[in-house]
Amino acid sequence: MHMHKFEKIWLIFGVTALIVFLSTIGVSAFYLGNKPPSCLTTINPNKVDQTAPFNKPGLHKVEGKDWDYDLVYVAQTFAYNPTVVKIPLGARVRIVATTKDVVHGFEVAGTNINMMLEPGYVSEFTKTFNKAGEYLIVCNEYCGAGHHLMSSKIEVIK
Ligand SMILES: [Cu+2]
Repeated sequence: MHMHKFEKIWLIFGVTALIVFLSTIGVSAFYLGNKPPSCLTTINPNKVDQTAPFNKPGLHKVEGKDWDYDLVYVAQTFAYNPTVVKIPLGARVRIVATTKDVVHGFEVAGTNINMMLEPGYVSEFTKTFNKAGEYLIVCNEYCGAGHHLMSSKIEVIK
């Protein structure tokens, strides 16, 4: 079969690009251990208040982990619990969050923290807070009439 030279080059380019992209995803997922920030841990959405750690929302010091604090959030229309959290500067924090009713967003403005909270699932994100200041947490998934009122605040203090 005769194939035009440019067609061959284009095919080789396409197949090579595919191999490069799939290898990148493979290395990232299986060697570096990257994973999506949600959908791995499940929870009964009707028993969030009775299920650890969501029976005690807020900041908790932890020992013997790769992070210093667990920061537990429970979202429901139209609020986050807790509403304000003070974090010491430089602390490594694992944020653990879920929702009691509908899908909510969990975006910490000005950072790379952006999770979707789905009923029945636990979302996690670990982050070191190296810059002092106030961080606004906003819901970026439309959840109903009070969606625009849904927010919380992290204060990183020295
Ligand atoms: Cu919302």
